[in-house]
Amino acid sequence: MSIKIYGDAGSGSLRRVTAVAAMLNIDIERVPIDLFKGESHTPGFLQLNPHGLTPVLQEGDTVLWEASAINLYLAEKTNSELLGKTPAEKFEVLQWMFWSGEQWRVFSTLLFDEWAGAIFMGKPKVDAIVQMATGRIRDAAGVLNAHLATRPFIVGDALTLADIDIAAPFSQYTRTGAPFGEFPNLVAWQQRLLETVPAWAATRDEVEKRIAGALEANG
Ligand SMILES: N[C@@H](CCC(=O)N[C@@H](CS)C(=O)NCC(=O)O)C(=O)O
Repeated sequence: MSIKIYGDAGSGSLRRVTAVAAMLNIDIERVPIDLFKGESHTPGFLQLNPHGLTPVLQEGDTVLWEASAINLYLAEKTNSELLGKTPAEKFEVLQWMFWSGEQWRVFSTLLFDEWAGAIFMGKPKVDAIVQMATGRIRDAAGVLNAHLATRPFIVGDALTLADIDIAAPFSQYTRTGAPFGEFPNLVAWQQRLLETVPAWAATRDEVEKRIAGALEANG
């Protein structure tokens, strides 16, 4: 049975899933959803995810949304060490994944939305949002920077799903202005992922091509 993954090539959330599927050698059928055309809000798509958000996985009767849940599904299927190698590591991976959703990516998403709204919809950026999100990112990045001073990856001595979740906002940070560049251990860790995880570099290029194309089309 094929595993369908719905999403837009420009999406950092889709990138988390396509990168992990590639690392696990899981064949997926990509179903393009053009977010610039609002295709995640059609009645058909809303049947898959009533929130109108991508990525979505569909395998037979199984429909899953939220990239972290999809990645856990894929990693469980293959009993992958991306889940962590020991029971203690597995809980630590989950800890960082939940933290990433609630305390980390959310602020990068706010910056992305402000940037994209201004570029593609001519909506002026709301300074209060930009300042609040930038401050929250700085606070969290300081902790991550200290955490990464003594270890190569977020949990244990190897790549896990925690790295993927936390690394995702790097997809667009030079455009959105997220202040990651102020944190050397964070920058070094991101570079390490790009150099040692081919799927992370390949998916970065895919996102970049899609967003650069959209910017060009937008004039
Ligand atoms: N927490 C969700 C975030 C999903 C999300 O924000 N997806 C964006 C693309 S990165 C989307 O589909 N946006 C469509 C829209 O807002 O209309 C996840 O991790 O999967």
